[in-house]
Amino acid sequence: MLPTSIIAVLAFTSQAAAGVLPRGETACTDPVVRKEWRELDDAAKAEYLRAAVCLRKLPKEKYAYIDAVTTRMDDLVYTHFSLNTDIHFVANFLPWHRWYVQLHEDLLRTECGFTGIQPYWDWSIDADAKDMPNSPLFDPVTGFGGDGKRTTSNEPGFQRCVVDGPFANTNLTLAMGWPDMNVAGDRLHCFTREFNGGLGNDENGNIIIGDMQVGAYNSQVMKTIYGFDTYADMSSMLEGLPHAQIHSVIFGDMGPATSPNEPLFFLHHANVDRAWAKWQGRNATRLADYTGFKDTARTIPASIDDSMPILQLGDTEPVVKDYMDIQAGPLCYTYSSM
Ligand SMILES: [Cu+2]
Repeated sequence: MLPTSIIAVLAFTSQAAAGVLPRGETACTDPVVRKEWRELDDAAKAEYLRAAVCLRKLPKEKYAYIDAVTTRMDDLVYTHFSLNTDIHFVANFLPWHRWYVQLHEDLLRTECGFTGIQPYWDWSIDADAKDMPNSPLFDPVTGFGGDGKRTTSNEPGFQRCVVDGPFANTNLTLAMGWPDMNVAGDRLHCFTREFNGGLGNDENGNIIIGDMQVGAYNSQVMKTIYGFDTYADMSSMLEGLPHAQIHSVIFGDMGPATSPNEPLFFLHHANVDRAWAKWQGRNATRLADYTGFKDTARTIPASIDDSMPILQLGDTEPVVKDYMDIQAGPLCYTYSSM
């Protein structure tokens, strides 16, 4: 017969393995491992894609008074959109998005029966290969589908759509965002991307894709980011350069503040989170390093005791200090490569 303490440990680890670790209470002894998309086998990829589609088909639970919010995913999209300048280019950018990616993973699990772990997309692999447009993340069968294409539709919002993969226009109509940039647009549109190199259009009016600005998110850039000494410096370059460029070069629904419409958002932000975690190295000084400003005008200094706005997305506002360590408090995960 086992002593009760060992039984408790066994029960705890099997719960953690099943991904139902009670948050905030127990020590993180068996963190789940977030893997790079390419490390998943086809069944694991299919399971993630299934759950991501599922969340986009469930009805909303929040924002009863906002007509443009229709799906469960819209609850997340609307929150991110509405908080735009409260959560970008301010100190809480990293902990807020850490909380948000975890919340999304929890919803995949609790509302769509997801049995896997949130993957990440290490775009520096595609950047170093100088082959971003052909990243396996855009695979029409095992990935998220590719660039948007001209359709035969005359209907505004449906003339350029992602036409392959599980989120193709036949499967996903969105209510918020594109093509109304960063204003509350409620025009229905197909899910879309506009791969670009930030160079405008050629003489025939076609978007110049070029190398999709890989120099902004290759491993050389990441090395520079890992070399910064302070949270504020590291965070502003991580957000301003590779993070922002990935949004810009994919564009379409990935461009505006409604970018969680793009399912790759969560793999992108898991990778941004991985960069922060890697920089932290679970080093005591860096786990406590939280500097910068609460507002984009840079007038109010940020504090690790700040709570973070989430509108209706949860019952209590998360506090920054609970989201500093990926293996403490409400969080219990690691990354396959750190
Ligand atoms: Cu964001």
